Amino acid sequence: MPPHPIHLIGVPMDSGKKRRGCLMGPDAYRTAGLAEALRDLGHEVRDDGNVSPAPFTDGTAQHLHALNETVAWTQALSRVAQTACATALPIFMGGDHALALGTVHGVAAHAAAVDRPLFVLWLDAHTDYHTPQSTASGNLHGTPMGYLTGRAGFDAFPPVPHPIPHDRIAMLGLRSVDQHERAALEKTDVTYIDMRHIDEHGIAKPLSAFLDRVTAANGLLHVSLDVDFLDPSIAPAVGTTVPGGATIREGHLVMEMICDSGLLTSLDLVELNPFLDERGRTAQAMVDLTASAFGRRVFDRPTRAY
Ligand SMILES: [Mn+2]
Repeated sequence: MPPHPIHLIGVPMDSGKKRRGCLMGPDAYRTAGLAEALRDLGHEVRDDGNVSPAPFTDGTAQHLHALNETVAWTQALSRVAQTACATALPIFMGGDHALALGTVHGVAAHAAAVDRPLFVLWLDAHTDYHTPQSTASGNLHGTPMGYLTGRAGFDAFPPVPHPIPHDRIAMLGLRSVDQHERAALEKTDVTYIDMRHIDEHGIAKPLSAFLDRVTAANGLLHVSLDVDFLDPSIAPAVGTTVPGGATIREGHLVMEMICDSGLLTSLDLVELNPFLDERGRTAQAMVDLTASAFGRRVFDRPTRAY
């Protein structure tokens, strides 16, 4: 990837689930040296500070956790994302995965404005394809893919004028999918690559096929990287650990292939909970993965002892 203006945007959003701690994520990325790592690769990096949600009032108790706050974040983030995409490549330092409700909403508006198709690569143990009605936990961080593809039931949220067609979405690293989500997704043509598939066929082939499609369509590529895409043994700082995730090498391969493709136009880093980390190793792993997406080769790195 050639040198590129990158804007770091902190999103201390913690309303997408009940367990707290993701609000510390942006500062953990700063502490772990995200900006410096990208500058070392020749990129022009600006830290835009943190976003705040639009004004909101706490709602009455209902089965959804922090609905009004999550809607307020969605409104603010959509505006910020659309503006940022016009001049730079934004990296949204989360914050929980509910932030994608807003970031991808804004990126989709930008894509429509420049008349290019938006593709989304969802690196996650989960599909996050719930609706506010189908979620059993009431945690809205499990709904962004449902919202962004235009599923019904998101009346409290901003309308979705540019839903992302399912055939422009690839989900990679899946290993915890609720029955409802599976049944709904099986009716779509989303690219659905679970860990079983990765074990049997490798991670490169399906990713490369997806990236080829983005290239052929002259598309924009938004990548949403959840900490739980990685195996919890290498990335423990997440509230939703699921054993059997991607190895550090698989993670770097994915990011290096994204770099080689030259397609990346926006990135979310989500679900880092520094309260659960071990001496910053998860934040560091996420910074290293991000650096791989922007040109660093793993072979350049010195051995590090934990
Ligand atoms: Mn997840």
